[in-house]
Amino acid sequence: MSYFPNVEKIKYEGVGTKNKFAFRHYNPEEVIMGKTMKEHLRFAVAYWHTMTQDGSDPFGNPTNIRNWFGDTPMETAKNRVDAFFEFLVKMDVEYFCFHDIDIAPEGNSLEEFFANIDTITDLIKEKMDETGIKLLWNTANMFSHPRFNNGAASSNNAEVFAYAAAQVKKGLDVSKKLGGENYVFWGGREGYESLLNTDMKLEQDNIARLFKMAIAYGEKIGHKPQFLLEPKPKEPSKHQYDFDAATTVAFIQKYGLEGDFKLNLEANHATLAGHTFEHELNVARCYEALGSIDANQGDLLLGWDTDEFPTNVMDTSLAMYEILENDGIAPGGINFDAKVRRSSFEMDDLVLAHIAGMDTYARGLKVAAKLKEDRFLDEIKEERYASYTIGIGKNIIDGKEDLETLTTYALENDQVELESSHLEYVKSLLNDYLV
Ligand code: XUL
Ligand code: CO
Repeated sequence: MSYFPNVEKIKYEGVGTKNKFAFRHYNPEEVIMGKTMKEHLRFAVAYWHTMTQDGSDPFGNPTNIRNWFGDTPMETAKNRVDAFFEFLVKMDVEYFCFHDIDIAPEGNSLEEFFANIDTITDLIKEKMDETGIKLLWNTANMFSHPRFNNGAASSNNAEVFAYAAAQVKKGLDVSKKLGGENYVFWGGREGYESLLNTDMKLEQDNIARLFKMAIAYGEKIGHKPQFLLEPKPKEPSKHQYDFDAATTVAFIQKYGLEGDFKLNLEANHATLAGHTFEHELNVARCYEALGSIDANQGDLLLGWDTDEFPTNVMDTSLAMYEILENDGIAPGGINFDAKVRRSSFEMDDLVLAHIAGMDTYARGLKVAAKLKEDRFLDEIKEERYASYTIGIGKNIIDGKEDLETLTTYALENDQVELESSHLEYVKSLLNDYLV
């Protein structure tokens, strides 16, 4: 049976097409700067938003119409695997991502949960072998169940820590079984509500303890995915430990995890932290920690995580510029951690939303490639920092000056002349690249 009967395999038809089920910008085999668009973009679909999100919100019931519901949770889970792979093939997407609870029902015990995961991952593996589709990353959901209301590894309750550790072990076993290229930790409820009853040092030490156990277990079973840590400043906790890229890098460095961990950066999480997405990507690049991205967009008029599909070309252009500057993102990818709006409740909206996101990133890639080819931003920066390439500036960079020699210099040259940045002109030229 087909779960998406209205949709054939989506093809590139260009901007002139009247076919809504076609790519207008994403042309998988088109070569840009020596690589195909598919190789650059490494798109992934998120199981949780696409297969399990029901459209409910704090004020209303589910809206989404889905045809994979069965009579039991396990039957639904099995149907969803078929529907998901039909979707991935039709979307021409090579990768996917999931949490453990997205794919299999938790049942009444941890043992039952693990058995359900085994059954479903057998089916997923069959589909992966049949289609060549790959696992970008999986993760353990250690935030939805009430047991995690004070966090997982950061919980005050050691039994919760043990439960979380068991989920991570299973997650790594599944990663090995399915050849996962990365393994993600998103903090979830690793944060706090009130400092009055929180031992922040112990909680963060414990998070690092869990990560070290994960690295050790990966080594033991001979499976080494790239570990990724995903920052987010708030939601669900009032304060999350992995606030933003800079905070999360500091954590990675403090606990000596640099060799194994990089960042999974999400656009909407940057917004919540009061940063642009490109800021977060740039910070990660500065620390050689850019691992993968969760592609979506937030709404600047709302203060929460709206997880919209990305449709803003300027934003994706600046993000893709960072990715090109990083020499690509592999083994990471571009995972659509994005959900259709509550009013877009039809099955076909899942297809249309992913086309929109893929086209917007494809446009971003083209703009970013042109910016690089023209050395547009390079030249602006070279000119702006030119004073460090000659004279006193070059001496500073070369380590030839100290406070005393610079004081002598400054006393003789105290009438500093500044140059204008002409930033409005720069932004206006940048706009031309979007046309
Ligand atoms: C939550 C979020 C998660 C992580 C994976 O805001 O982004 O879905 O990406 O746990
Ligand atoms: Co995310």
